[in-house]
Amino acid sequence: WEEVEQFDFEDVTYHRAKEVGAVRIAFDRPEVRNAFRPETVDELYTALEHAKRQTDVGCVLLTGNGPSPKDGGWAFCSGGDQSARGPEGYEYGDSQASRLHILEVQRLIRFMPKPVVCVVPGWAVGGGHSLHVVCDMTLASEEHATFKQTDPDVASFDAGFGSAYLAQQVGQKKAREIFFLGKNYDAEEAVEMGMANEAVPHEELEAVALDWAAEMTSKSPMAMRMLKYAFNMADDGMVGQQVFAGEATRLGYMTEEAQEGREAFLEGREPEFGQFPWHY
Ligand code: 1HA
Repeated sequence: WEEVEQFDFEDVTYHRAKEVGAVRIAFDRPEVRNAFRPETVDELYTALEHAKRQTDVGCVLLTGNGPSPKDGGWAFCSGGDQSARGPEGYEYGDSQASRLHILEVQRLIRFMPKPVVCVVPGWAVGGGHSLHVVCDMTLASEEHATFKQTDPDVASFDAGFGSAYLAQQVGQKKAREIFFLGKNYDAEEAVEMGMANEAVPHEELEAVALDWAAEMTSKSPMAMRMLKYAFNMADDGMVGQQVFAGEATRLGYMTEEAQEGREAFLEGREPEFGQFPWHY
């Protein structure tokens, strides 16, 4: 991995793989189980948006650094930093800005045209659990990954992607159990119930994640993004259709037929669409 140097992040790290078109973005607050404060969310958004725009990057690995220097504990993310939480949301130090903008990060992950893999080395809790739900795939540490929904313990509720997509993944009854009972689930249980893809030995976690990235980035970028948006579409309603349609339009514009439409307009003549077949 090579550090992406143009950013001066404090709460996340951002690396680019040397030989694979992949990046690794990691929460870097292991002493608080990688809880996110507003600054963390800003940095995470900036790194993800940058990764999205790199045309030679086809996969994002989202993870948490560790272990904690305090007690050796591992975490992907423990959700919103409760000490940064004020009456209106998550506050920026002394400033007035107060936003629940982790939801903007969720949308960025959901709608970016490349797979995002959640690599879970330890706790995935609260808003951290919801991030794992939103990612395209989840790879978990056999020994340390623990999935847990504490939202209602702290009077919070992800009533959007974090609950709705979870129910799509594990079924309605199980999703309600996860939120209503707040139990701990290990990596194998998460795989069994369909919210994680695979559990691997902790020491192999990052290597397997990179192998997955290498596999995915060897495939057709066009096919991969059409597939991601196709998987999204059924659950995303009109927004899902709009995102998929944007890619369909891009493909349409690449045809000779579309170029004839453009040329005819620019040349001030009627388009000669008769030369193109009505495919069946
Ligand atoms: O639901 C949402 C949202 C919904 C809609 C829209 C926006 C949302 C934005 C955010 C969220 C949320 O994330 S709500 C849920 C917030 N998170 C939590 O309730 C999890 C709180 N943490 C825990 O339950 C536990 O710490 C743990 C299960 C993750 C780990 O337990 P463990 O291994 O026993 O460690 P622990 O000793 O509890 O924690 C280690 C250190 O990390 C502690 O600090 P220390 O005593 O060493 O000074 C602990 O306070 C700190 N820490 C852990 N999690 C957080 C935290 N500090 C602040 N915020 C945390 N979330």
